Amino acid sequence: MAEVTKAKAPKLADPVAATIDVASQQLIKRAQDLGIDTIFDRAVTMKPCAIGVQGICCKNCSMGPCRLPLPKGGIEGEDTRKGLCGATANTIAARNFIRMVAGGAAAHSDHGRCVAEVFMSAARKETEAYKIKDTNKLLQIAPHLGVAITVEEDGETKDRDIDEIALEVAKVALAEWGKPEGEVLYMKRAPEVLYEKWKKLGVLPRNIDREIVEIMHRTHMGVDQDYKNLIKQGTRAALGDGWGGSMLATDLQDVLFGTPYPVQSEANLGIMKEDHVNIIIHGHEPVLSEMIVAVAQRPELVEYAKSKGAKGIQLGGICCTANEMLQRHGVPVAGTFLQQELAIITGACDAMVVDIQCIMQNLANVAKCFHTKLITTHPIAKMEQDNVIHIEFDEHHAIEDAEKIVRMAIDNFNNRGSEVMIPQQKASQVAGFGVESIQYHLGGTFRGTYYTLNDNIINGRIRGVGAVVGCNNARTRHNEGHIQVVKELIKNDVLVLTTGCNAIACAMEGLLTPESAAVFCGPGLAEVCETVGIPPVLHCGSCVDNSRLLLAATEVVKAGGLGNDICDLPLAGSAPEWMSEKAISIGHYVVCSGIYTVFGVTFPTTGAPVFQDYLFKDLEKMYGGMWDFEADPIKHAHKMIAHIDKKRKALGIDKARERVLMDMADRQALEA
Ligand code: NFS
Repeated sequence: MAEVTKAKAPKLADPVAATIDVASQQLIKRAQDLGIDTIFDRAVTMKPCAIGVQGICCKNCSMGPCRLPLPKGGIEGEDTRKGLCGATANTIAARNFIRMVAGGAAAHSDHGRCVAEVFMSAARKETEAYKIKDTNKLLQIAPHLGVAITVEEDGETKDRDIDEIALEVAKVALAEWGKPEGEVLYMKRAPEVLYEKWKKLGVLPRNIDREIVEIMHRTHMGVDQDYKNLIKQGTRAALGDGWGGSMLATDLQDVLFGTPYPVQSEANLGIMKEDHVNIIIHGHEPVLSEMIVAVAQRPELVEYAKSKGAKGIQLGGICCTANEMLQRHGVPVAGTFLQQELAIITGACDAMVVDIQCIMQNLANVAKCFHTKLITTHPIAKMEQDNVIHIEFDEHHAIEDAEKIVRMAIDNFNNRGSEVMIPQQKASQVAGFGVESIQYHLGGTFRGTYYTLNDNIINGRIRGVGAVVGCNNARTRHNEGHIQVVKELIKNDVLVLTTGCNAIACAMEGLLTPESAAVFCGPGLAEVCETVGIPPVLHCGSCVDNSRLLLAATEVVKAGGLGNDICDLPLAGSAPEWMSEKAISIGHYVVCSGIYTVFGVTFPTTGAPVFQDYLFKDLEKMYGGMWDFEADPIKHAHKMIAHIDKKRKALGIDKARERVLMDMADRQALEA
């Protein structure tokens, strides 16, 4: 008899070890039962390259890849490692690092450019779909772009016509990407000391695109071979992202779609409804999602959905599109980056609409196993699989495109298989914070704008501020790092500002509600949150909205009492589960704006200790901020707290905090 050889079953992820989220655990298990692999399983079967992960593999020419592993036991004496051309580990790691900056800055900035182009169409009144919605914001940003908002007429100062201002803002803004001379205009929005520092160090970006192109040139075979000079170019490009491309994206989105103010909503896959048409929108540019939100609310489409037997249309977001729709319309969030495949595994996703960035190609394979229509919409982001539908979205016929997509989802409602499994889990959240709303909630009525916030930092109720942001990473337990870091910070009276997938993780955990303050915060922060009625974790939007954090920090500096530069503030940044090149670009502009920043999971320069030391130590002397790495979430949070305490001490406000805590203890002793 022929011998029967059993095919080896593929190794699968342990759902509980893969994520802390119960809804995700259930769906990972469901996928496995159905024989569908998700990123969690693939992370088990495919190990990362041990050399690449340390940043010391050069594949910038065809003589390589040259791999420069660290000798076992570390480097003793001179580091003699080199590639075929002689490139050292420092050169290779620095090249790789700034190529990541280029990728990230390009992604944010190209997104910004796309918004600027739509803004131009709106200003020219070429489109019915997009209009200048927030004229206050327009008037606020115009002067920063050198656009006058008043005119002198007959010896009188008069308000300029709003359409005229919009058109000029559109022209100036679009030129920021490729103007031949000058520097990125928004750099001057930074505290003056910081601007002067950048100028002296020669890192002011000339325009947004040029700095990215120059990275590609300098890292080409045989060009820049000095890690200090390479990272200097990385700084220019990253600053051009944070204070340029991203900041323009945020501002122009606010003008077109409205500046966010606090809204109540929900988060996690439990927001999907079995008896509704579920449309999941995933990606980054609100240019697409805004139209779908508008169209899905139209009575005739809701009626159409009802005619097919559904009770209505349920929208949900994934990734930063989720944050955009949430902060402006209160649309609930379906999940983080790592939950995109799982949304389809529910069997109840009638359409998933994607635009750009953080979209996994495996979505198409998962969609094939269900009735889900997977629709790509952007000319620069298509998929090769034949079940994917491409409906190219264009601002000139945006409403029609959105309607076509929504109708397609509705028509698909009755094609669902018999088994739908939507997890129960969802949490309430309050989102939509930003420079303006923090000012409203934590500002003084007649004193400096950020007076209450500054005052509470000075008196020590708020120990400091943590900006915790960034992705999920399948190489670590989904959301665990995010939640542990944030909880440890608020427990220690550190107010947290969040964006991106960290914000979604916090929402799912219930940390974005004012009520969570009494449960999770230290006494000082809890008191402030309860008094003003805010959550201890403030959702400030998507990843391009990290620009809001730069401006909020600038406002804190301006309000006074906490030094005269961003690097003086008791403030630290963190991305506990980062994975994308965008995170590196963000991290680098944050560091070079003066903020100490810790990354988790892995760090892409560990194979080049000298270059890494330059990032972790030397940058502080230049910019006041520096990089750090810590995979353990609790230690990670305490590194941030230690930095915050160091800054409090330098400001001479460390004693105030000791007094506050003593008062609190005294009070508790009395109550007992
Ligand atoms: Ni930011 Fe947004 Fe999420 Fe990371 Fe991706 S969605 S732009 S890159 S994974 S936070």
